[in-house]
Amino acid sequence: MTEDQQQQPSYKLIYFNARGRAEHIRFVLAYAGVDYVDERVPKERWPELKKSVPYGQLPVLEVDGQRVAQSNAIARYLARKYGLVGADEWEAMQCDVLVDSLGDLRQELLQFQKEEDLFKREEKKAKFAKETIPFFLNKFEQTVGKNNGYAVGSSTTWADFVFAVALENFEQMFGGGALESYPALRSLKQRVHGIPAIAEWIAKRPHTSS
Ligand SMILES: N[C@@H](CCC(=O)N[C@@H](CS)C(=O)NCC(=O)O)C(=O)O
Repeated sequence: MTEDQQQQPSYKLIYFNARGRAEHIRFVLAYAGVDYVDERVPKERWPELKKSVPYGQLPVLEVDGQRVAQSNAIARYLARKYGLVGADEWEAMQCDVLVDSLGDLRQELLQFQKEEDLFKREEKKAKFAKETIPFFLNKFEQTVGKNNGYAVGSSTTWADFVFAVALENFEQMFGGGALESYPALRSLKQRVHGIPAIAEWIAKRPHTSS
């Protein structure tokens, strides 16, 4: 065992059996080549576990037995540790801007998914597809196009991973052609999926619908 491996904390990532809010964290860990336990909590165990995690939600990362919550705080912490926050403070902030903007888009998506009235839901979905998506994706496309396929600067950052995961979900939800008008975003996703450590993770990860 090398000195580096000896100093590596022990990590356990606790989440449900889904990509959801944990997959970008898994990408960071895969990219950094860090060993960790990928614990996937079955539904029947959740009510009991819920009482013992910091904010009653998952994902939670255990670092040498200490539990921390909040997916993006976890991802940012690991990204900082493993050199995935860009070249300087400015780029680190640009990563946050994109991650938070993708979070805003996700919130809008949840709005229509939560709608129980089927008619209203279809209306909201149509508005989401016609207005919300182009608003955000055109801005993302411009940024990524300007950076030659990188979310920020000219190197891989955790923002690339957040994009790759979101775009995969997006294509799954709206069909394979959903990114047709966004070539820079498509190429970002392809580049990330082609990184050997990420490709290896994708090939072996459990198959889940979301
Ligand atoms: N802001 C939190 C939100 C976490 C969250 O919404 N977790 C959901 C799963 S994606 C959860 O634990 N749901 C079960 C529950 O609330 O009982 C984060 O990003 O980690």
